[in-house]
Amino acid sequence: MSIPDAQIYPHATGPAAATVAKHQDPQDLVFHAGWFCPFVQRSWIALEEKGIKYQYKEVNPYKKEKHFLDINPKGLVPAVEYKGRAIYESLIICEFLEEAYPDHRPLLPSDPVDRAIARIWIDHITKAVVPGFQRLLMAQDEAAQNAAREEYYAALRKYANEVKGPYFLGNEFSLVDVAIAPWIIRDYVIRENRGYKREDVNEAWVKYAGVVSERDSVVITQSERKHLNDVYGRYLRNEAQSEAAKAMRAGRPMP
Ligand SMILES: N[C@@H](CCC(=O)N[C@@H](CS)C(=O)NCC(=O)O)C(=O)O
Repeated sequence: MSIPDAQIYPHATGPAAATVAKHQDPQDLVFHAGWFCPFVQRSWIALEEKGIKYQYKEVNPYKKEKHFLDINPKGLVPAVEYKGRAIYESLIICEFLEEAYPDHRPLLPSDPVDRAIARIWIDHITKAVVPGFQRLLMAQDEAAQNAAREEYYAALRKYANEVKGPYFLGNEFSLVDVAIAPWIIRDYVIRENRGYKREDVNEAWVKYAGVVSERDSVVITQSERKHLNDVYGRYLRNEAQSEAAKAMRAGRPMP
């Protein structure tokens, strides 16, 4: 039986639709994606930043179709098939692209200590920023929303205070920016529904979030808000049945 989350607009729209149209020819790398998904957008931004040739294939991960489960047994997008072998998990895909395409523009610094520092902040995004956003989105009563918003602000403030500017590591757009960008461009949802304001984090966050939102690779992987609103409406009403929603309700880490 299909779950309500499976009722998703079937394809990308707006700037992302134009990007999809440019990536239909068969390539060594097949990108199994869902236009609406922030995790997908991470890997998509990395592909675009690095100028890698890829074939985009739209998947509705909520349908759990066999051909997709054969590629990713977790049934989650994004997933990549590279020369016939499958890889999944957005950040692992990004790291894979770094290693498999060494002649393309790097998204991690060359110095090992700088690389480790980048990964420390990516870990902060995974453990505090992404679940913090999700918790605020799904919080129902006012007290829970206020607590979740303060917790989210604290996670963002910690991050924003480390931004060298204009990007996280300085002049170069890196994997740290890639990892957080999808949650920056979706923050209008919590602004309109959960009382969040970039200004209430701090000035550094306002500046950084503005710069990241305007990055070309972020803009061209973005669909129109009107279709995204259907997806987010289910989270805002706490009706979503996705793996992420179930994990959040059960107090488990996100999938
Ligand atoms: N940790 C995974 C999370 C991916 C994920 O949760 N994707 C969602 C869409 S945004 C999905 O495929 N959900 C299907 C489901 O929940 O059944 C990653 O970073 O790739």
